[in-house]
Amino acid sequence: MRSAIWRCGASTFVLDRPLVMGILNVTPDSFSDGGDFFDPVRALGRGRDMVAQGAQIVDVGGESTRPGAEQVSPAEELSRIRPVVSALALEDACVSVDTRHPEVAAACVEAGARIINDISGFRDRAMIEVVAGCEAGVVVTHMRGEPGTMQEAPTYGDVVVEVRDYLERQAFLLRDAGIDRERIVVDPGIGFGKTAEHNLEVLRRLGEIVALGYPVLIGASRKRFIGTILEQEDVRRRGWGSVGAAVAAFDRGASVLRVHDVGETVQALAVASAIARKKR
Ligand code: HH2
Repeated sequence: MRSAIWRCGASTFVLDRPLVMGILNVTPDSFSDGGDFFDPVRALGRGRDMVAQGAQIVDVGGESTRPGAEQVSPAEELSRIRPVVSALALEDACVSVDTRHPEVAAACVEAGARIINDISGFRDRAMIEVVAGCEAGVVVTHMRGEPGTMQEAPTYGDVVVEVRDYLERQAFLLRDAGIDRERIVVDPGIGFGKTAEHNLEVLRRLGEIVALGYPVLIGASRKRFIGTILEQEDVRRRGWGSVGAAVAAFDRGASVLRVHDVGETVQALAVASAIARKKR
């Protein structure tokens, strides 16, 4: 079942069509676009381009979470992203902030961000308090361990059941803190402490996560399992494989697709979505 609405501060999304969240990494070291948009002026231009190509949300991040990435201090993270967040927000873009740090989340909401995307799944109580004190939408993600070590031989009994139960528990904690269910989106965290086979299993059985009743976000774009399938080491050449993953995820019930290649994904999803509507 796809839920009808996602409330994100000044933006309310009706989820009868897929939403595209464009990725904007203001970092020197992200796995696929590290360094391209480290300069805030270039980052702003990229954000505007993604909106023009049809992204309803721009997800701004200032810390790479690729396996083995170096951690940055919250102050450094904020200095990278705040100018970009506030400039895009002034242009009325729906900005999401990809952060695990409560002080960064709070300052970015203050600067106009409408979504907090916490890849550590709101494990930190202080993160829950930040979102409880505002109207932002939230993305709750499953991640096994920490970014630095998460890909060291992850094992599960049943990956889908464990991810689903974790997301249900974390979403419950948010609701218990007073956050309305219409503000919550869940994400099984493709590549976050998962092998290629785990990722495929999660996508294959996405319906079991959709059945929780929260809208589901999938961020598969350019990730390693796509490179493995395509035998493509060059992350920038995984665009069409990523479009395939987005369409397959949408077909299995995902409502929000987090992607690098916005224009291509928007086109593919427009067609997939028109076909899905005709079916009903
Ligand atoms: N993946 C990445 C970062 N943030 N957020 C959500 N909700 N879901 C994801 O799958 C997800 C995410 C990693 O991708 P990217 O931002 O391209 O790279 P990096 O972490 O190296 O900046």
